[in-house]
Amino acid sequence: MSQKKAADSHPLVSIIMGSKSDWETMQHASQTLSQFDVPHESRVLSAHRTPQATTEFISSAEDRGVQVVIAAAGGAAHLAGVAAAHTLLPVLGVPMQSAALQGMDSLLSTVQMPAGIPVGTLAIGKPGAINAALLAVAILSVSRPPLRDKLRQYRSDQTQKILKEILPEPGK
Ligand code: RP5
Repeated sequence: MSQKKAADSHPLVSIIMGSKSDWETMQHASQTLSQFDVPHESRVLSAHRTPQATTEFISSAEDRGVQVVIAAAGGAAHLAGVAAAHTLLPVLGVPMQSAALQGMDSLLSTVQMPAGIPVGTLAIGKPGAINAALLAVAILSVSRPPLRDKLRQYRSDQTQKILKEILPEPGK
């Protein structure tokens, strides 16, 4: 499936982010899901700037067939926690790298959920975006053997790539 098709079909994963400025990072989550032909959608929705639209979008996600939510935000990053409060779907949080505190603010405000409403928080920035998508694939693949095969192949390709690395001689 092409990247456009994976992004357009009936979405299994919903990627939301607090600002368009987060897309530079979160496009890596979208690209990774496309690599696995996982239908997904990407939307800008903010916990602070569009609170009602965010609540409505997340509350209806399960009825629309979404099975995993990925929520990215930076700074005082409430989005993943707010999303998790409005759905029983698993919510994966991606803290954005911020200018003031290099993402430590985003990380702590995403990860430090009080007991009762979990957010599965990934690393700050691009690694977190990619890993959120891979974790979404792992969740979906529990009941989808062909997707599980693709994930196994991805891991195997990664292993082979690392094992083939050749380091340059020092000074050359
Ligand atoms: C958060 O504020 C967004 O998730 C973004 O990471 C950060 C900055 O947003 P902009 O000022 O760039 O729109 O809500």
